[in-house]
Amino acid sequence: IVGGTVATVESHPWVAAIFWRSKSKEKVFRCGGSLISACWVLTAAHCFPDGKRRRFYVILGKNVMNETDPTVEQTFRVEQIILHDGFDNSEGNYDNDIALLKLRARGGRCSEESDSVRTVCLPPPLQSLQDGVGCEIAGYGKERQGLWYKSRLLMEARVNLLADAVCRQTDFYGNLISENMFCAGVPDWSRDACEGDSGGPLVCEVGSRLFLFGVISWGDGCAKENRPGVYTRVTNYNGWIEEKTGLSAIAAG
Ligand code: 4AZ
Repeated sequence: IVGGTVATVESHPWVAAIFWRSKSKEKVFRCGGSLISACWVLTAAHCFPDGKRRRFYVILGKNVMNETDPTVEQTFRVEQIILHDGFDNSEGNYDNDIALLKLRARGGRCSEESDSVRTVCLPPPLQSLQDGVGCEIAGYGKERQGLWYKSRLLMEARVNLLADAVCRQTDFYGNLISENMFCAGVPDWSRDACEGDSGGPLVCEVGSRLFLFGVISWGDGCAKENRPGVYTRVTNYNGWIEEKTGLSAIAAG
């Protein structure tokens, strides 16, 4: 997150940190995600380059990246990775950049609710938001473009939803923005998601409740003028999520 402030996982308890196992069997941070039910994390499809059979892990309740706090963290092996069939990155095109991870239960249970671990609601399929509305992003990604290291702490920032018509202007992203994406940024371009934040949440308040409206997906660099962050439009995927997990947005929301 660029231009953000330090957050606690207690204030974003659905944030998931996704790791893969390196050749030296260490957990290497890969992407963010959001806990949508006890056993399921919603994230970005581009976090999982195909052709590699790697072991993935999800850690919930994580405040500090290179420290483990077993009293609050919950760690799971990933049992199943479901990429959206329509995810197509053939030309660097991130349409349908959405994936589901199933956590492997231990003793018949996946995640357990605590101050640090909690599910986020999916918005109802027809819920739309007005342009300019402020939403929250969170992640462990880079605090500036070009840094070689990611953030040690969970960071958060507020960004505003941008009208599609603006984001599709030729001096913005033009026709790279599909109907499955939306853009968000701030007028002075000081706040944005960045490398390492992808897969993580963009949540917006509706009727004093927070809903997961976006999955951090891509952007041309970070916090650059006329280059807002691009998010997967979660409300286009209620049916897909329901089909793959058996969760209903109505029941979950
Ligand atoms: C990335 O590489 C990435 N500024 C994520 C978000 C943005 C840029 C890059 C948005 O994961």
